[in-house]
Amino acid sequence: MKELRIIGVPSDLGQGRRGVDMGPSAIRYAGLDTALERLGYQVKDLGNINVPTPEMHEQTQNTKLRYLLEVKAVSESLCGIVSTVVSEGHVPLVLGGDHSIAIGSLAGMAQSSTNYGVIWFDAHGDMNTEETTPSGNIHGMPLAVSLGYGHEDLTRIGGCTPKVKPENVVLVGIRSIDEDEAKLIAKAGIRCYTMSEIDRRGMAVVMEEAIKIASNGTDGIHLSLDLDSLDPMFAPGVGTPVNGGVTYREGHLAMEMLSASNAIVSVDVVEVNPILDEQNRTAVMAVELIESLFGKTVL
Ligand code: 4U7
Ligand code: MN
Ligand code: MN
Ligand code: MN
Repeated sequence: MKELRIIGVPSDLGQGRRGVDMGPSAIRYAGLDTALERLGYQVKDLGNINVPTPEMHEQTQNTKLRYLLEVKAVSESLCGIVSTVVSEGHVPLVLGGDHSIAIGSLAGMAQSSTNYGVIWFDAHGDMNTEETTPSGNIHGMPLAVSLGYGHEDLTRIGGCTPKVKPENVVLVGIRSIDEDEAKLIAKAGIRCYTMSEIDRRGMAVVMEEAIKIASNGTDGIHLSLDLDSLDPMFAPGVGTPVNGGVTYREGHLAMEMLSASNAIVSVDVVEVNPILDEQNRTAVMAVELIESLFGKTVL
């Protein structure tokens, strides 16, 4: 069985509401490592990478992108660590932080020349660019960046661009897309499973297709799990909650199907914000989903 490596990225540089930098602590506090050890994995926690404090930095750059230089620096260090973990044959489990951290983890995955697919579990498309962003927040852009769209300082991290082929990328749980972002999703040609499609066809059918698309001709699947994919009823501690999300059981079903696919090669768990949470529920939800993803079953 593969070994797991936990990497914390305490960043809230990519979004507007403070507190998501405490996500890695909250998820650890919810018992992540013991839960994984109970499932029989060798787990090593590599600790947190260094992230600048927003108060120490001023926006000096001539760009709409907030904290561009700082996000770039964090992404570069995460890229290096993820690529080392993968080259050693282990599975990186990256704890955010806001979703901008996925720029670094996908860049790191691309270093090992692994040909991988991506399942992006989210309420949002994360397909904005400097031109389309309504907020300037980089957490709304990481999927676009990984597909080669957006600011060069970000797309060039780790050298090669794009990091992943659009035909192996799927969005799941989507219910909030900005107008111009929708155009890029269509142009890029990535498959987008909205909540209404999940309502109509069911999570099982959707995940069967999603796994097929992400694993078709690839060596494995990267899961980028934004906790705001879940309905706020089950995951209130997120910075950009959107009603009408994935239910508790739909979330677990999706993770159980990913586990059964045996295709997962790396994971991000992002956007848990303890300041906005109720008694760490969202971090506990994250740990429970990770348990299902790594094989927890009833019998
Ligand atoms: B997340 C937004 F405008 N689209 O770009 C933006 F609605 O990583 C939200 O999925 C992005 O949580 C949400 O700022 C990013 C907004
Ligand atoms: Mn332990
Ligand atoms: Mn996201
Ligand atoms: Mn989101």
